[in-house]
Amino acid sequence: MKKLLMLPAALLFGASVAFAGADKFADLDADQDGALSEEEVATAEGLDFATADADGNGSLSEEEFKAATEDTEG
Ligand SMILES: [Ca+2]
Ligand SMILES: [Ca+2]
Repeated sequence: MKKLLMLPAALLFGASVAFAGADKFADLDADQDGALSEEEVATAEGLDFATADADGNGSLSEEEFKAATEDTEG
């Protein structure tokens, strides 16, 4: 039963780590469909969805996301 207490702590720790660094495509892609919806990027500070969605198809590809965030890391 003690392991059950560890789970929420692990989730909180994981979330804080994810948001400690720069937002990453994989972190934001909550449903992991390989594209970011407007809802998914709502948590990304300073990212304007309409601007980032270069082809205007209503979702951000990893390429569009990287271009919008100018993330040169990784
Ligand atoms: Ca997604
Ligand atoms: Ca797009």
